[in-house]
Amino acid sequence: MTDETSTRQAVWRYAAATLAGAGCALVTGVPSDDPGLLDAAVTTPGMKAVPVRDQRVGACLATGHALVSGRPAVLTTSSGPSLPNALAGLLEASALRAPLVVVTTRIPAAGLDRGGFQQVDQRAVTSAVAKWHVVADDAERLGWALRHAVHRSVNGAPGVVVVELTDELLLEDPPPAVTATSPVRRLRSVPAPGELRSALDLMAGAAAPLILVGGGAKAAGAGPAVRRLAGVWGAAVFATAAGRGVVDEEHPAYCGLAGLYTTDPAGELLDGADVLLALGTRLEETVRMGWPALAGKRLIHVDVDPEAFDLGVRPEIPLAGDAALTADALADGLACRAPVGTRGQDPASWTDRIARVRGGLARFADSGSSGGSSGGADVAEALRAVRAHFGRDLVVVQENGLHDMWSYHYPLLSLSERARVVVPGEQTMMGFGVAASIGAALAEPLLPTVVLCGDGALTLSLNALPVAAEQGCGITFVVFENGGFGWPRFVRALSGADTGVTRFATEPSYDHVVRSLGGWATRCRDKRDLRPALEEAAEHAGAGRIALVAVPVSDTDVPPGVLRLYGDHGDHSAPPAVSG
Ligand SMILES: Cc1ncc(C[n+]2csc(CCOP(=O)(O)OP(=O)(O)O)c2C)c(N)n1
Ligand SMILES: [Mg+2]
Repeated sequence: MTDETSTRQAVWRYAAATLAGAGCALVTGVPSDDPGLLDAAVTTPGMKAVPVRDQRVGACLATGHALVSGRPAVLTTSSGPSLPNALAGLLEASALRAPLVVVTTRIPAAGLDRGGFQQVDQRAVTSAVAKWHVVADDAERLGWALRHAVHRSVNGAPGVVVVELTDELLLEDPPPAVTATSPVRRLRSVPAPGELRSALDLMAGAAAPLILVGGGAKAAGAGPAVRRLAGVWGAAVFATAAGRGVVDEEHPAYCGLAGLYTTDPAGELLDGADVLLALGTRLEETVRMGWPALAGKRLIHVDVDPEAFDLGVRPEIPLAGDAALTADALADGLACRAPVGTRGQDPASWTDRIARVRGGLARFADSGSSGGSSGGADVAEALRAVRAHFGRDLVVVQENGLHDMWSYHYPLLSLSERARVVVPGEQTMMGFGVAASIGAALAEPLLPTVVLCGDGALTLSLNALPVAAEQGCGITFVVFENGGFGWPRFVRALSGADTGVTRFATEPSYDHVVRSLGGWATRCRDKRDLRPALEEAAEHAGAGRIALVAVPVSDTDVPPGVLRLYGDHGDHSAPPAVSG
């Protein structure tokens, strides 16, 4: 090995040790020409190195890991097309507020702006997704740059930060040892007492209180605080897609998801509520869709990031703070005030309504077909089979497609507080979940990981599957097959537009890929095949093998929330805006 190579390796070992010391648990990326961070991570205690075949997959995998582990993850890239190829995954990470540190290299200074091989303005490339992009050009400052990057990735609104190492830095001797080795702290705060008092005044007068929990509440571990608050306030509890599992979905106050994914009859509570406490959510479009009454609510909005306030809905009381600590403080404050039932209104009627709604939801869980052809498999039945064989303690990873949206309709799936969800954020990147599931499975090896996806999304991230096999991730993929891109097909059909290009002309290839990787795959054409197939899938996945259950579904198998908003394939010349 040349002196130059050994100096570079020493810098990378120092970088890996710094990141591990700061709390990062995983490094992923496509190997570069020279040994780099990925190689150094292999021998760094506390670090997991995951080589991938596609940087985009790496960005999604790191995001899945960060969301499920709660720890920042690292993606390593190099100059040229490497970083731009990761961009869609980084966009999703930023939408999901996943703490991600990108460590990238750049070409030697002599080639900068002079046609140097693979020169890219990386700061320009990351400008749409990164909270912070720093160029580290001095070995003495490298430790600071990496640690500060981790701090910024986890604090404020968590997100993507980039550290770009100059080539010259890699030729300097690194400091002899990493000095700061304690994990970077996620700083938590509560709103000022006066602000809490205003919120409590409003809450105390509520006749029909409602709590909406988002992914920020899950990240903060707000479950116990939300349960206590729901009890003292007499509130119904709803979740966003990312907030599932903050409270156990069998809690007597829990009524499913808000907005696009609301399951009837829970909508009557969303309409009837007077005071809404939103905890750890940006109130994105999918939460607001199909919920026009939201605009008339008296809103208390709690988030770590004040930039989340007044994006789509104006809060009467914005509270900047940690979701768990703030919910706890509000529960304490409310407990000192007049108890539920003595506030002039009739809270019993609200609690009765919540109980009635939960009764209605339970009937939905078991009722009939979701629109498949007679005898054929349908999405709702497939989800019931998932529930039967994987239970409520699992990692659910969702994709972005027409049919998988069924799974947001509680209680087709019902999740415990141990469960984890990885769902696309408002960027809804197709292919995100398939790749993110590997990071999720690595972060939570004791729970089964189930991916619910379309045939398009799986095809897009097919190159993630060899990585899942290499890592021994027993992930179960439930694939809703409609022979193409069903969502654009559905939207086009609303206006009578041509749908030809949304159809795949070739047969699916992913089951062959899964088998070639030592996994197990089956196709369920008949409804009766679903439960045995999921049972067998659970066994293979439990043994660390990829399991794939393909479920042919019909175009008419449209989730209730989508039907409610868009109507059946009827005359909808101007469908509501939705990100596709
Ligand atoms: C990277 C990316 N490209 C395009 C889209 C737009 N888009 C949303 S859903 C979808 C089709 C998804 O197809 P599939 O995974 O098969 O699910 P289906 O809708 O058929 O159930 C497309 C193209 C997107 N969200 N992300
Ligand atoms: Mg499809």
